Amino acid sequence: MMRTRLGPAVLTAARSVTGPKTLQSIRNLATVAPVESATRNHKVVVVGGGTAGLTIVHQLLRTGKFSKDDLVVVDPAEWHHYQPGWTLVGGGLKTREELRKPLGSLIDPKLKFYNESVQGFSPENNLVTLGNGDKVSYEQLVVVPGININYGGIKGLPEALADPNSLVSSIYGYETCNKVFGTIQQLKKGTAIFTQPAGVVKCAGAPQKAMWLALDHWKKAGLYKPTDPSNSPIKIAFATGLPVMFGVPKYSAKLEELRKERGVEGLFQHDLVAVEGNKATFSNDADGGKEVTRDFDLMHVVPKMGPHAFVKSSPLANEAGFVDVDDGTTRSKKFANVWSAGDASSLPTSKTAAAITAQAPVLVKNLLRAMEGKELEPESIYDGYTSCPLVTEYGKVLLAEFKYGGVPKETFNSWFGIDQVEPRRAFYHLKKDFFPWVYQNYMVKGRWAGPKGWTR
Ligand code: UQ1
Repeated sequence: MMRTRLGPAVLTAARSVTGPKTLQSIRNLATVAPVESATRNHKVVVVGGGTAGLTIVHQLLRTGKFSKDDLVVVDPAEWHHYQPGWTLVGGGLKTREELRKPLGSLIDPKLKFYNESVQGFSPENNLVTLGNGDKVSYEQLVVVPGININYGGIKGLPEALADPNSLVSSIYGYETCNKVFGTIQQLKKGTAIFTQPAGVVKCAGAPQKAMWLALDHWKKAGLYKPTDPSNSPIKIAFATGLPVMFGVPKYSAKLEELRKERGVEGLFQHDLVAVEGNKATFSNDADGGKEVTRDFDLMHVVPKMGPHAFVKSSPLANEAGFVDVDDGTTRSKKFANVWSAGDASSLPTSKTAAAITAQAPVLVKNLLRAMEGKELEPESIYDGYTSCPLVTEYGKVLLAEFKYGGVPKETFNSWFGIDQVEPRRAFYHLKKDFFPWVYQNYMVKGRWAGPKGWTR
């Protein structure tokens, strides 16, 4: 079946690696002599089974244009996590277990799933090399493996996170998000510091969401008085590598107002470089990187993040190591049959699941046009849409939604004239109840386009 559907480029690519064998014999080789690496041929290979990968591959499948095993997902992970929910784990509102599913169970049986890592890309030959040495050839490649969390990028952080007695934690990982709420409950007095690094992170609002929930918890427990922080048992500081509370001026102004109103000390352009015992060392980037040391009793840390090595070292990457794609079409600037979205891509927007709701349909439409040998449609352009449901206290969310250039693009403002800068209870329920539900039941199945609603 697949033999008749393969394009000439793919056949050439397959032969260049394994010699002029029939495809059937290539497959036999794989089963009979597994020690030798094999070439497996598919139409579209999607590297990454995260939010972008699952959404895109299932949208492709739902077009009805593909047969069994035409579409491939490559990912070494055992589990798929709903990462936007980890903030709520940090606030004691959800368990990390309810936010994960076995990755295999989320992949449609009509797709081929290689539960393997990727060693490298050979885009000139339309080949991906898997961790086990097998080669996978493609007509179109979608590179969406996300980004890597680099715990070691802050000296002493891995040790502090692993120490069950330290009050150092992070909502950014499956292992560490479970520690967060316990540390908040344990702290009865002292200084709490919440950090955000300089450089790229997933969901740039999440570092302060963790803080706002903790502050509210301590306030309710009588341990923090926002109007009189100097006479409160607990003091709170937000230490961020950025010069402002948030990258979008409209929301940043509101969050800065909240910070002042609530008596939180702002340490701007302070980038955490080391943790040792109860001492945190920051690089003060406003003062030529001068080191500043602070004592803390509790610290919530957001680690450094960056592209995976197998992407960064590949011909697909830009200088910074992200898959170099056009901001509008999501197509690789270097290889016309390569595409990217989400965290791994160079798209200059905030890295969130909400962004994928807008990126995926554009990528899918453009990829299909390219596959049919047609010009891309000029209207199929991603505008940079992303969103950050910013939990500002238990029961309230400021729903930041914006596009390229930090320009607000608010769904409920355009429908109902509601200014989303105001934290609201309805948005909290969107974040806590609706988004996890629609994600699980529709989005990763390729049937949800965010503010554009359900698709067929
Ligand atoms: C969204 O669709 C989504 O995914 C299910 C989120 O969760 C991660 C979001 O945070 C947001 C904001 C959206 C966008 C949808 C609407 C209706 C604003």
